[in-house]
This record gives sequence, C-alpha cells and structure tokens, in this order.
Amino acid sequence: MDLKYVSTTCPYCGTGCGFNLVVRNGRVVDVAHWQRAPVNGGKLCPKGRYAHEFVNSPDRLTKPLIRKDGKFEEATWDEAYDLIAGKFRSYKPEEMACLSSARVSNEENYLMQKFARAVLKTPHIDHCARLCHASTVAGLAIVFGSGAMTNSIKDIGDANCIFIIGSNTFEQHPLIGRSIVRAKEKGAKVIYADPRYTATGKQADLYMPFVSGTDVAIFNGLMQEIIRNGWEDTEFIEKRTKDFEKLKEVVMKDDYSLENVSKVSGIPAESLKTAAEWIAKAEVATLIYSMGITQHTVGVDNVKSTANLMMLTGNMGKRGGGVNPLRGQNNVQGACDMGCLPNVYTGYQKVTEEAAQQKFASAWCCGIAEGRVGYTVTEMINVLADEPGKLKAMYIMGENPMLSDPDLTHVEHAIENLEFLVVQDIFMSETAEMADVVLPASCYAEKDGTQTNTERRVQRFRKAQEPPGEAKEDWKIICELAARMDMGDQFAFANPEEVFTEIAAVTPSYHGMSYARLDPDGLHWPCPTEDHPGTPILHTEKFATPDGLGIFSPIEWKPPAEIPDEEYPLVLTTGRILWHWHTGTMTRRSWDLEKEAPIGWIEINPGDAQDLGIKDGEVVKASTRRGSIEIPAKVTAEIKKGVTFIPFHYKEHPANALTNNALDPVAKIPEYKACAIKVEKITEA
Ligand SMILES: Nc1nc2c(c(=O)[nH]1)N[C@H]1C(S)=C(S)[C@@H](COP(=O)(O)OP(=O)(O)OC[C@H]3O[C@@H](n4cnc5c(=O)[nH]c(N)nc54)[C@H](O)[C@@H]3O)O[C@H]1N2
Ligand SMILES: Nc1nc2c(c(=O)[nH]1)N[C@H]1C(S)=C(S)[C@@H](COP(=O)(O)OP(=O)(O)OC[C@H]3O[C@@H](n4cnc5c(=O)[nH]c(N)nc54)[C@H](O)[C@@H]3O)O[C@H]1N2
Ligand code: SF4
Ligand SMILES: [Mo]
Repeated sequence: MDLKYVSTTCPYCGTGCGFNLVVRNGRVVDVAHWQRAPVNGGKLCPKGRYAHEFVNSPDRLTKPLIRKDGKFEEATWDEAYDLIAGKFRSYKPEEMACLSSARVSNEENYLMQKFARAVLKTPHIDHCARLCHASTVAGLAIVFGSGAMTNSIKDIGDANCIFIIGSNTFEQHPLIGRSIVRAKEKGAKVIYADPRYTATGKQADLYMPFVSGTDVAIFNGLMQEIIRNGWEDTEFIEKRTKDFEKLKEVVMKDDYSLENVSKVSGIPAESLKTAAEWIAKAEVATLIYSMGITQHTVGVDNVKSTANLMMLTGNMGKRGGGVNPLRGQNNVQGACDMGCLPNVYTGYQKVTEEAAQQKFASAWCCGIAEGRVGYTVTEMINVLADEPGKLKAMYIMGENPMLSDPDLTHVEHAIENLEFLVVQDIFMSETAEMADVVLPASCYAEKDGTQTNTERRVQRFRKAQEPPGEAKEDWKIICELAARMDMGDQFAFANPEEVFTEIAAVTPSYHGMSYARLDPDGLHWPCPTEDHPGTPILHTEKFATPDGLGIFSPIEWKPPAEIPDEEYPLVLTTGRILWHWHTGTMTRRSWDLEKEAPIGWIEINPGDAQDLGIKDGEVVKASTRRGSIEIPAKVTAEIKKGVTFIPFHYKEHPANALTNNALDPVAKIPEYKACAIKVEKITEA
C-alpha cells in the first residue's frame, strides 16, 4: 500500500489553517493534524477536519458539458474550447464579463483577471468579495490607506479587551476563536454585540443584543461616552490622525447620547457605558468584525466607524490592537490582491492610472482593456436584468450566484438574459445548471498554488491527487483557453510557480516573495524585497494614506433601505452556521458535516412566535417583497425580539429568495443583513 501525507492549507475559511491530506494509493482518504502548521498548530474545526470528504464525491464533474437542445451533452475539451473561443471572439469586449473565485489559488485568480483584461479585453471582472468585504476594502482604504486586517491572528491573543461586533467568530473563524480564548485566559475582557446570542456570544463577558442595522448609532454612542469622560487618547489623535473635530461635531449630538442610542439599538444604556469604559481603559484593545458590519447599504459607514473608535482610543499600530476584519473565503484576500476587482490590477494598482495601464500592457506584451472601472458583480446582475443586450456573455469560475446573490428571482432573470454562459466548477451548481458550457475543474487537493489568509499571510496549497476523470486544474484551463484565442505566448506557464514569479514581478506588496521563501510559515504582505521578513502588523509608525495620517470620518446613523412596517413587521438577517459552507456544494456532500445540520430553519424569538401562534419545528411561510419560502421555525430566546435569522446554505429554502438587492453606494455590497419580513402560520387549505 502506498500511503503519504501532503501538507496543505484548508479550502474553507480565511483563517488559513494547515493540515495533512492522507493519500492512500493515489487517492485522498482523510485529513490528519499537521502540528507544524503556522496558523493553527495542528488544531482544526470540523470543516477542516472533514475537508477530504467531498473530494472524491461521485457528483464531481468529470467531463466538459455542452448544452444542446436544452440538455447537457458530454464533450471533449477541444470541442468545448473551440465553442467558447468562437463565441468570445464574436462579442465586443464590453459585452463580456468574468467572475473569478475566492475558492481558488492566487495563481488562478491572477490568470483569470489577466484573461479578462488581456484576452477578452474587458474591464468587467469581479468576484464574491463584492458580497463580503467590499465595504472593508473601500472603507479602510479611505481612512488607513489599506483595506486589510491590520494585525495578525496570533496577536489577538495579546489584547486586554476584545470588541467583537458582527462576527460570529467561534463558528465562522473557529481557529481565530482560539486566540480570543488565549486572551481571555490572560484576563482580557470580551464584549460581543450581535442580534443573536451565538456560540461567540457565549464566550463574552458582556453581551449586547441589538436590532440589525443600528451599528453606526452604537459606535457613535460609545464614542460620545468616551469623549464625555475624557478617555480618548489625545496623544495618538494629535500625532497620528486628522479631522477629529469633525468627528466630534457629529458624535457629541444628543442623538447619540446613551439614552437615545439605547432606544434605537435596544442595548441597555448601562451595557453601552460599560463597553465604552472597557474599550477605552484597556491597555490595548482590539476590534474584530465581519459580515454584520459590511453587508449593509451603510457598509462603508459601518467600517469607517470601527476605525473611528479604534483611532479615538489609540489602539492602532500596536501589538494586540487594531481593526481586524475577518476575511471570509480561504482566498478572498488573495483574489482581491490579485486584482480580481473591476477598479484595480494586482496589489491595488488603479486601472484608471495611466502608469499602471502601461505597466501591465508592457508586462503582458499586448493591448489590454481600456483603463476604466468595470462592473461589479452586483452591477453585472442589474445590467443584465434591466438593460438587456448590454452584457451578452459571462465566464464564471468557482462562484454560485444562483444561490448566493441577493434576490434570486432577479438573478435568475438576469442570467436568463445572457446569450452565452460558461461555468467552471467542481460540482453541478445551481449556476452551472444554467450554463451553455460547463468546464470540470480540479479542487484544492488536486493542484499546487498559493493562497493568502485573512492576516495577509501567503501560504502554499499542495497537490495530493489527480483530478477525477478529465477534470483539469483551473490555471491550466484558463491558459489553454487563452492559447485557443491566440494568446498562448502570454499564458505559456508550465506550472503555478511560474505564474507566481510573474505575480511577484508586477505586484509591489508580493515583490519579495517566491515559492522557496513561503516555506515553512508563509509570508505576510507587504514583502517588498527578497530579504524583507514580511509585515504582520500594519501602520506601526504611520498610516498608508498620502500624508501618513489616519482620517476620522463623521458619520450619521441611517436606517437600512427597508425597515419593518405593518405588512412586513419583522427584520430578516441572514448568515452562516458552523457546519456548512455557503451554497453547500462541498459541505452538503461531506457526510460528517451534513448529518449535523441537514435542514435549514428560520430563527424567531419566543415572543414573536407566540404572537404568530407558531410552535418550534413547525413549517412556516416567510415572505418579503421579493418572494416567499416555506421553512421550519426554530423558536429560540437566543435571537432578539423583532429579528429573524435564516442561514443561506440550503437550496431547499433559499434565504436569498427573500433578501434585498439594495446596495451600498460606494462598495456596491448588498444589504444581506437587514430587510423587512413577514412570517405566517401555514393553515390547511
Ligand atoms: N462555517 C462557516 N464558516 C464560514 C463561512 C461559512 O459559510 N460557513 N463563510 C466564510 C465567509 S465567506 C465569510 S464572509 C465569513 C463571515 O463570517 P461572519 O460575519 O462571522 O458570519 P455571518 O453569519 O454572516 O454574520 C455574522 C454575525 O452578524 C450578525 N448580524 C446580523 N445582522 C447584523 C447587524 O445588523 N449588525 C451586526 N453588527 N451584526 C449583525 C449575525 O447575527 C451573525 O452572528 O465566514 C467565513 N466562515
Ligand atoms: N443571504 C446571504 N447571502 C450571502 C451572504 C450572506 O451572509 N447572506 N454572504 C455572501 C458572502 S460573504 C459570500 S463570500 C458569498 C459566497 O458566494 P459563492 O462564492 O457564490 O458561494 P460558494 O458556495 O462558496 O461558491 C463557490 C463555488 O465554487 C466551487 N468551487 C470550489 N472549489 C473550486 C475550485 O477549486 N475550482 C472551481 N472552479 N470551483 C470551485 C464550488 O463548488 C461552488 O459552486 O455569498 C454571499 N451571499
Ligand atoms: S478555522 Fe477555517 S481554515 Fe481553520 S480548519 Fe476551520 S474552516 Fe479551515
Ligand atoms: Mo464572504
């Protein structure tokens, strides 16, 4: 028997844990702990522990499929490539759009944006960061000059106070939860603000339940209390920041007194007072946030508010402090770094700057897409639905918008308006089912590459088995397709390492990196030179803004785009659970995970359930202005009265049939975290 262990990084969340894949006779059969792994030291959450289970699922795509007369037929790669190349050649550049993937490697993301910009010559390239941390990338870039987590995972363990808002860390980034536990063991105080008393809430010393969509009011209230008591860090404010007076003008308004904020948010004034004191008086405090902050029409305002609070209390640029947005997908940080965004090339070099355009045209030795900002994911869908004929073809790699985008009726209508859709996936997703051509890709265990975790640490993926059937690595598919479109010279890469060398050459923050240097612990960007050790903590001396100062932003609280009324009297918020991953293509095919949570539900407070005559476990009708679903009710005091919650993993009762496609004006992120809903008892007809 041939048995080997291949150390690699987890394909699920942005924590970036390492583990060993156990390979028997050429097939991945198990996951084993890798004690040496830099982020997690061998520990894993259940998703990592069972990350081998979907790899050899009988449902894996193994052959290219072409739709003929409404049905898929198996095809050869040659047939598929010829069809795609011919179609792509027939459209104007601006009629085509690409979606890249936070599930795949940096190399594959780099190639996808190069394919969009150099082969199709379209500016329309984006990926799921739009649905996730677009508000972070935009908001923190404005105030700090860089839109990433400011500190490392490990140094959360050194904080004396941890303020977690809108992140269910212990379920969604479980191994970051370990750093929180470490800090607690050393005496740190944990404050948790969330409409739901989650697994994370249970770790908190102070829990503040509130109504979804009132975050800015809460931040302003905390800041007013800090300033009124003189607890702000005046030295930090003077030396490192600007526009403090403007901030003060807004937060000191009567609207943000503890009493008024308490009325708006539902958090008792006493709790707000305690939170303000703990954060301000801690020797060093850190702030952790995720989707509860970003997925709002005021996502960017929320993000800027997190920065306001941490600058006000002087907690930036030091160990154990910082503003720490936990990035979601395993490689969403990398997909952004690689320029799979419509406004930037790699390393956030702006497409609108002529020098950057010239740099990439000359590096790639070809004409490239014109230097304007293309459509975001959410704009692509809106343009398809509302302005038919403007976009005609799409190439989607490793995303499943038919379950993950807001307002699915609208999304379906949009995708139906495409003339030609190519989906490259490892499973027949809901989106692949609508494609004209489906390309079978290889999963994380079947290819080499790198990925960048939430703390900006670049680490290796390692190939453990061959892809099933005729499936191919994503990087290879993109290169072969480019060659079919006469751009073979620009995509003549023999392996992912050669792609990485090109990435390092054109990306200042990755400039000093190479595969050799990534072993054994990876490197944190920025890593500008070959002898640079990497940068675990950002902004220690100055911020990355032009004048080096952090910028305070005066922000007024605005309610969500849709608020409860007589017809839709409750708030719907959505999110995730420990056991499942997004649209479930992988975790629902992992038996050890699926058995823990095989069906979806809507959480509803006992008070609301009583008013509606609903019992725990009963199937109810949940409706918004976008649609209705039938779904079992989970009656629980762990959700705030007036708020309901649906995990969006289940295609049987898709949360996104209900969500609102209202967007943040700057980040274009949808408001997944708050809309108005009605829940009804289903009575026999
Ligand atoms: N198990 C598992 N882990 C995952 C994922 C997964 O699918 N499954 N996905 C990954 C990805 S891509 C991401 S982006 C992260 C997301 O990680 P998280 O952001 O931690 O997850 P969510 O469940 O989307 O939302 C977090 C919390 O926001 C709260 N919330 C709801 N409305 C509001 C509000 O108005 N304000 C505030 N402040 N909070 C609110 C919810 O109750 C929820 O507890 O998780 C990553 N990790
Ligand atoms: N209601 C609601 N909706 C949400 C959110 C929410 O909180 N609430 N959160 C949003 C957020 S934060 C995110 S990040 C998005 C996620 O949205 P998506 O990215 O659309 O969701 P996934 O299910 O992760 O889809 C990834 C696809 O990639 C495929 N895949 C996996 N590995 C590979 C690979 O190596 N190669 C290829 N080619 N394909 C691969 C999977 O089979 C799957 O079809 O969902 C968003 N949608
Ligand atoms: S915490 Fe995230 S990276 Fe670590 S094992 Fe779990 S899913 Fe994988
Ligand atoms: Mo995400």
